[in-house]
Amino acid sequence: MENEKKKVIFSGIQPTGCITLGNYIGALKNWVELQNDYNCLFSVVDLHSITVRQDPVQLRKRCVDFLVQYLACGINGEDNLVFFQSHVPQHAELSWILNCYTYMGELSRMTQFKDKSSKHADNINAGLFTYPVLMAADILLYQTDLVPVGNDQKQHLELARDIAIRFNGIYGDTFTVPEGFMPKAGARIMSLQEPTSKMSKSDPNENGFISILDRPDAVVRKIKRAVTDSDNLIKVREGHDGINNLITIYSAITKKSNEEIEAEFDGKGYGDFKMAVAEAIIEELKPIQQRYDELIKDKAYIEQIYTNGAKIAQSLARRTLSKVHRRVGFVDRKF
Ligand code: ATP
Ligand code: LTN
Repeated sequence: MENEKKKVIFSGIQPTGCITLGNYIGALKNWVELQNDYNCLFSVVDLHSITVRQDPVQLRKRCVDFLVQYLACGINGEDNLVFFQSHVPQHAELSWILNCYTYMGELSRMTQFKDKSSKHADNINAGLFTYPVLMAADILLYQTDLVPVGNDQKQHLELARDIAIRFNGIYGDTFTVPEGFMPKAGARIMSLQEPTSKMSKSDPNENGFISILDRPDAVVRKIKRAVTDSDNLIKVREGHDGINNLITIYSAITKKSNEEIEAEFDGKGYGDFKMAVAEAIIEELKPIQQRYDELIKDKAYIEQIYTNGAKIAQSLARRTLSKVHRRVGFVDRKF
């Protein structure tokens, strides 16, 4: 965070399930590619994750595990702020204030809320409903310019922009209005088993997703089992969701265009193509897994990264929050 003139990036992943190839291609890979040109904050958004019931022992372990995976993917934890959302209490404070500038109608239209409340019908809690407001607070707290996320977060991002514009309209310029950044290939990676739904890290069917920590044998097995139709053509076509998804994955990793991929596999069948996809994934994940295996043992280093990250993040967050307090009309704090 040395260069004050660089624009600001904020993004986060909830510590639920395990980080998938969808999260990697849709979000993490782009964080790595953008990190040198921006002042970046990458958070493990643990406050968001408890909108769905979590086991405390597993959650604590998973939070650290996710943070280490950010670093293993190539995030530089010394030049960027990498931290746990719950270590910066200003996220929750700003979230409360923004709740008062967000309408029930807006939140009722959020598709993630509708999906999650039908999946967890026994626990439709208020946090699940106000989840997007906390996300807006995450973003607006740091005067964020750019938010690299997958396509499924478009609606939440639009709401964060609307809240910022509304607040600025009432009180004068307070928040930067953020822009989304979505990758050209892979903004929505689909489930390997149900290619009409997105690959999700909390999918109970393990064959539906690839974890970035899946070892080569698991990757080969899951890609071989990936649902495709029976016409054996490697071509992007409407309605052929399974093969389209594998082409997207291959394209996102190799940076080849769909046309180049179609030419490369002209006259070949699904068997050959699936092996090529599996190999590309294995090669992409190999260095990540090597770094993960080393870093996970270094408790002191990990602790230093997230403690330092949260400390600096707090000092940035305080600036915005005190500005907000003043705008809203709270009495200045004299301590
Ligand atoms: P869950 O299944 O627990 O809801 P998730 O897999 O949707 O989780 P999130 O923590 O909600 O993961 O998302 C983290 C980031 O990964 C976000 O930027 C999100 O847009 C992106 N992302 C999630 N799934 C995909 C996907 N299938 N394709 C591309 N990007 C994705
Ligand atoms: N809601 C996001 C995770 C998230 C996020 C954020 C992403 C929480 N806060 C701020 C970008 C910026 C999701 O992917 N489900």
